[in-house]
Amino acid sequence: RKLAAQLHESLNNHEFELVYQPQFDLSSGSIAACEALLRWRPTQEVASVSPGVFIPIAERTDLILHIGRWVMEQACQQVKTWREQGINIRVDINVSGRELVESGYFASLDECRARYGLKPQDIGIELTENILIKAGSEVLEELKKQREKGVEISVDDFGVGYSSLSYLKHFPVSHLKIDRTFLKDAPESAYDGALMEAIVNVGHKLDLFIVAEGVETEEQSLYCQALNVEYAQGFLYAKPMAARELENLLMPTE
Ligand code: G
Ligand code: G
Ligand code: MN
Ligand code: NA
Repeated sequence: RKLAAQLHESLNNHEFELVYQPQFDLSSGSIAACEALLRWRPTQEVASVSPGVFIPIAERTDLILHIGRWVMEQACQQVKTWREQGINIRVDINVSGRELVESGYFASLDECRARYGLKPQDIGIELTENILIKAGSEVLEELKKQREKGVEISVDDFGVGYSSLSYLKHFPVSHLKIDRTFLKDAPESAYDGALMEAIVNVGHKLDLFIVAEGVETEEQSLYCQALNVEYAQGFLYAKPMAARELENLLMPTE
């Protein structure tokens, strides 16, 4: 496939970039962490290609492994740079299922963190529930070890997969990111509202932090606060942005 070949070259040609979307602490209003999101802008193109398009293609080959390592490296480097500027923030990276089954993912993560002098708390990982459900016992064991070291592990897009609240307690995770489709109609729709509330309640019973995704309106934000959701991410607060832009939000102002 042509796109796959193009993607491979792009890795070497600096056509990839990470952008960062902050997550806000709903009780204090401060930025608690940020999610690293991959962008691909082929040099000859004007617009960037969505990861929703190219990640599934990359996942069909080993390319996803190269991309995943690039993201990990880039995120660690960014946290170190921020650290040197006096900015303390955790960066969460999205991990694809293919990366986890490949042996050595967690060893690479440990190695990469160490090389940049980072703590386990500095880099979080986001996994979809489908990845967790399919994960074998070795992967779950590795995740547990990371969790015990203090790595924050988020279940991404929660609620839209083969979701089962009953599985949750077997997963070594710290955060549940509720898929944005729930929030979209939750304040008005009794059905979506009931689902949101059920997820939040079970999550809290299991001592998980809840992150609401796709918060676009003030009404949705207030709704999340009323449910005691801890964190929120969405266009109402901030869009994914370049590292430099996020620095402006995080730099202590005098
Ligand atoms: O940023 P955007 O909404 O276009 O992202 C679309 C999808 O691509 C999301 O599901 C997101 O999790 C995924 N994605 C973004 N960046 C990465 C990445 O670095 N690695 C992987 N595996 N997925 C990513
Ligand atoms: O699947 P994942 O949660 O990784 O996807 C994150 C994607 O969601 C990002 O690419 C980002 O662009 C998108 N996103 C973030 N906030 C909002 C929002 O408020 N509304 C919508 N529609 N998309 C959002
Ligand atoms: Mn994500
Ligand atoms: Na998500």
